[in-house]
Amino acid sequence: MTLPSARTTGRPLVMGVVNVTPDSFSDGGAWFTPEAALAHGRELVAQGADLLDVGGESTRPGAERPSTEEELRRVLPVVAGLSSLVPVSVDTMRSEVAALALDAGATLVNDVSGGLADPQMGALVAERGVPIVAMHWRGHSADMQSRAQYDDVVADVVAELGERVEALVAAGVAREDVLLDPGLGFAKLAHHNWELLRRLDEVSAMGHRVVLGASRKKFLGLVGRTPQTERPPLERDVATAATTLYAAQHDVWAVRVHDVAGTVDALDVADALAGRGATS
Ligand code: PMM
Repeated sequence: MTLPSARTTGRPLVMGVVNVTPDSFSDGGAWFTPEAALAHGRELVAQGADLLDVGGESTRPGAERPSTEEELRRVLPVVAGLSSLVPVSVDTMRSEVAALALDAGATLVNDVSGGLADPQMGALVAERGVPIVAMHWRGHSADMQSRAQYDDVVADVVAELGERVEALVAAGVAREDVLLDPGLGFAKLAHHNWELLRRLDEVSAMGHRVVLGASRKKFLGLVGRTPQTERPPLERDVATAATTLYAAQHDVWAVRVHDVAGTVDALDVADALAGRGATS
């Protein structure tokens, strides 16, 4: 299934999250068997997902990595089962997993490390001629929050993403096949995430399609609350939808979300505000 080539409507694509993990912060364990993950993916498609992002490694702060074999065992049957329904991206930092997921039907690689974790990723993506989401990342989850140190978080993220673009292009990836993601929550404190959202146009100005992953992240649990009264992840979907409306007004190509139904509602509101879509 081919990737929607470009936005023609001004509306971000909805990338539904299918985490085949026992320990993701947002929905850990809920879809851990291939059967449960497949059923969940089908439900997200019925709710209006334009693409699905299948991942087998939790990136929550402090998480330990699964082995390559375990990651493959988690993702391959799910990619294979869903990729006939909708374009599938594989959320992996390992080129070996990406290669086999592409063989199984994936059409996009979502590498939260932007090619940093596995030096072979750029060559693999170049050889296959597929697009890659390069997210801003400063190291594996076990200790990433100690790296949340910036002079100017937006300028630093733009500069570091720019380095990833040049490294991927040097490995043979077509420039237009590099999609960028500011990496909300990855080596970032709440105020860093808000600053990146406020100045998202500086990321868009890099000239690449932008993917945004705000869904259920801690900074949304804290908004309007204190650390003592933080909303748990499953109660962050309304706040997530508010960020989706914002994304729709800031030229984002795709939003990566858990709650597809609520996201579609938020995008319908964005369309109505822009004078598009049905409002009768
Ligand atoms: N966030 C998570 C995982 N993968 N991929 C991209 N491109 N952007 C993100 O922000 C992102 C990601 C962590 O969230 P999860 O544990 O709920 O999947």
